[in-house]
Formats: sequence, structure tokens, C-alpha cells
Amino acid sequence: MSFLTIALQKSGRLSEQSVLLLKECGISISNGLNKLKTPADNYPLEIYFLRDDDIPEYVANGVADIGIVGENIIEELAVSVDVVEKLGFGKCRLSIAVPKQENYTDIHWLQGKKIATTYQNILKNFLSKNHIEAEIHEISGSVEIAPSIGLADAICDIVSSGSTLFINGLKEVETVLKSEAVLIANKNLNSEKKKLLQNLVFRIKSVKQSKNNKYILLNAPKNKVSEICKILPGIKSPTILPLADPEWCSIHSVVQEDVFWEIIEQLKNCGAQGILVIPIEKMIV
Ligand code: PRT
Ligand code: ZN
Repeated sequence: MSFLTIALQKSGRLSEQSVLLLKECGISISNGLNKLKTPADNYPLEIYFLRDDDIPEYVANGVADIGIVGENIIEELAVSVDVVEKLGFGKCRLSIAVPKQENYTDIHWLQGKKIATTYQNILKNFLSKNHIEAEIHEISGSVEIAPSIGLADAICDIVSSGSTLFINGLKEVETVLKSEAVLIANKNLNSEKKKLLQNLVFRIKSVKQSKNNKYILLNAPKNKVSEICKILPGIKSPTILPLADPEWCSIHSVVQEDVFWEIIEQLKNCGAQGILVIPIEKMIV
């Protein structure tokens, strides 16, 4: 019987969320989170735990069928894999930063300067697209200290909260790339493996959908139902149930997380009461 192999980061920023995503997809790994290779209990999937930098190449050459890694790594290594699905975690950006006292006006400030980075390919492309000639100084870690020790005028590194830059007296001046964790796949999977991948992607999509949506229940005066239904479109349309009080009914629907507070405000203005908001575990549309 065919099974898929998936490469996940062994220990680092993507590890926990990658395993959690599999768990939310109903795939459990009871045996061996600290091993290098372990089968899933209830899905034809074998998990390899690797350094994130190795994952794209292993997937490209078929050592693993699929993998989870940051877009920044895919972009830097420029390997040939299919990016199947964005996963919504590990969000960060690759940015250029300069010492905070510098009077940075625009990108031309970088002309002729020395920039330290571990992302030399992405940076090279970015600079050439912007017609900037700068010296790229490749270092393998602690990029943020390069300006203070006189190694470079600027850096190009991953930023998420910005606190590392702040602590090192740097300010972010250009965003080179936005990144999040993605599911990647080998380009030549056989049809059985493709089927298993499709099934996994279907599960991932329903997990993602459920996180972006909330189930909402509320009581509404009957004469406001049509107004409220316009605010709450639901998946097809809202469910309307009678209440013991003939003047009132209960409305159930699904709302998107990003417009949630706006909608609540509108519902209250329409006379909605007893609003309950409940997380959704899985959502298949
Ligand atoms: O050992 P291995 O090689 O597997 O791991 P690693 O140390 O190379 O990678 P790791 O675990 O640090 O990051 C894995 C992936 O997480 C990256 O490739 C990104 O896609 C993503 N990611 C998300 C981040 C960050 N956020 C992040 N903040 N990767 C690194 N950082 C570092 C950044 O390099 C800088 O030193 O965090 C610092 C900045 O963070 P803030 O919050 O201070 O701005
Ligand atoms: Zn790494």
C-alpha cells in the first residue's frame, strides 16, 4: 500500500505548529516526536524530522514527498517544488534594516553600501530589480549585530515582532519578502500519492476555514429578521428557529473572524440580544 512521506522541521519555530496542524487534520503521532522518522498512527503518512534548510531539497529530489517550510527558504534555495497550500502560521517578513540614527530617505541610500544577510539570493534579486548596486556580505547567523561591529552598513533578515531589530538599534526600512509556512510537494508524485495529498489538503483547508470563521447564535425580534439576515449571510443562508415568545426568533449563522466585531456592532444596532459566539472545529463548505 502506498503512503506519503512528509518532512517537518525537527526543532524550531515551525515544529510545534506543523505537528499541531497534522493533529487538527486528525492525524496523530503517538510514537517518537523525538525520533528522526516516525509513522503516523492513523494515516498512510511517515514523518521525517529535519532541519528546515534541508526540507526543500529533500522534497525536490523525492527523498520526502511533501514538506512544511517557510516561503523564505523556498525562495532563497530556488528549488523546483510545488507550493500546494499556504498554512497561515510562521508569518514573518524578510526586511532590510539600518542603524536607527541613519537618515534613510529611500532605497537609493543602499547604493554602494555593504549589506549583511543569510539570504543572499533573495537580496541579490531584490537589489537588481531596484537597480541598486550594493555589496552583499553573507554571514550564517547573528546578522543583527553586523552594523554595530562595523561589518556592514545594513542588514537583510527575518523580522516578526521587530524586537530583535529594536534591541540592536536598527530600524526596518524595506520589506523584501513576506513569508509564512507552506505545504510543498515533489513535482512527480504518482497518482496514489497525489490522491493521498489531495485528501490531506482537503483536511488542511477545512481546518483553515474553521479557524477563519465563528459560529454565531442570537435572539432577534421577528420584525428585524430580514435586516439581520442581510448582515449575516451564513454559508448558504442563516438558520432561523422559533422561540417560545412569538415575537422573537433565534438566528444561527457563520461569520468571518476579520469582520466579526463590525458585524456584532451592526447586529446590536438591529436589536439582537443574547449573542453567543462559538469556535468551529472543522468546516467543510
Ligand atoms: O534548526 P533549523 O535550521 O531547522 O531552524 P532555524 O533556526 O534555521 O529556523 P527557525 O526555527 O528560527 O525558523 C524557521 C522558520 O520560521 C523561518 O524560516 C521562517 O520562515 C519562520 N519565522 C517566523 C522566523 C521568524 N518568524 C523569526 N522571527 N524565523 C526566524 N525568526 C528570527 C529572525 O531570524 C530574527 O533573529 O527571529 C528574529 C526576529 O524576530 P523578532 O520577533 O524579534 O522580529
Ligand atoms: Zn534553518
